[in-house]
Amino acid sequence: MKIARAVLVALAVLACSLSSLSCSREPVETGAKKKVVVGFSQIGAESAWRTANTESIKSEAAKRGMDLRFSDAQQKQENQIRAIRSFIAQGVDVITFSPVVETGWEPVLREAKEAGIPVILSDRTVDVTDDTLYASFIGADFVEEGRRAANWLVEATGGKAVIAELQGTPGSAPAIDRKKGFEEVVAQHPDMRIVKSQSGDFTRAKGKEVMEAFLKSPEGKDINALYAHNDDMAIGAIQAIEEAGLKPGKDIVIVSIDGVKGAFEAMMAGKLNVTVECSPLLGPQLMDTARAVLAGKTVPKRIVTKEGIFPMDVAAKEFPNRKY
Ligand code: GYE
Repeated sequence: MKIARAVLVALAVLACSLSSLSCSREPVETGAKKKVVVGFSQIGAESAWRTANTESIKSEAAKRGMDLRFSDAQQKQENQIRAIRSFIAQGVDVITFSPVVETGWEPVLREAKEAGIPVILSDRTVDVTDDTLYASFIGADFVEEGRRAANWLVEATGGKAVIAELQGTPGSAPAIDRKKGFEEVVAQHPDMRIVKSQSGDFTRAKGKEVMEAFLKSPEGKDINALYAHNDDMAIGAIQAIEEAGLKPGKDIVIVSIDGVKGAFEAMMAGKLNVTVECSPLLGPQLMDTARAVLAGKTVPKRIVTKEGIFPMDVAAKEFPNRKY
């Protein structure tokens, strides 16, 4: 028996030296020794997208037997910084977070680097000069999403529109980039004008409130298109448009981003014209990357998620396939 065990151990050691990958992963995650500990600082729960994102990450960690330390920042950068410092103090294996805004992360990222804890950015990026401060950024191309939204509007309106824009959280990567991509296309069409643009913080309530103000403004009666940086704000705005006695989807053409179920329901009701997909289901890719980083493998600095675009006429057919 003893000999057999010794042979097995020797074989295992040999296999380890041949494949550092499988050996450095397995013992950590099967629970034989120590679970991989992942500290995750989430932004909050501002939208259906965010809820689906949290669920994807939590369930993937559970599936893989990882120890996920979850912290909800309630939309505040200072809470995220505090959570990251606490993860460093706890000595987690990997830190991941969705930065609520782009700037102001250098000091805390440097602390993580000095502690030797790899950081993976999930969903949103940071604005830092030193990109060795994080291992990878997994998320969508928000500039491209903005372009897609604008290109659809160009097609739908023949390049003529008086546009109101509901921006996401000020200073956040998706708000900055979705605006940029959209404006880039609109600038090529002289008969497309953005007459109103303000943040609705990615929430339904704020989307409704800001849209009400847009409609009451001097430019309000001319608005015939709405670009919302996410579906939740578009859904809030739809209510404001109806309450103003107008028909959303007809009097005001609406384009938004995310592709959550609520947007598909609004499209099936003829009230939303199109949603540009942005997948929140980042859990599997995130955990794959965490494992690879821990195994000492080089991972891509940028991992872009794949997404489509769904206009109203395909909504009913696509609805059963939607996972978030
Ligand atoms: O579009 C919005 C959420 O960062 C891509 O944040 C994400 C955005 C998403 O609140 O609904």
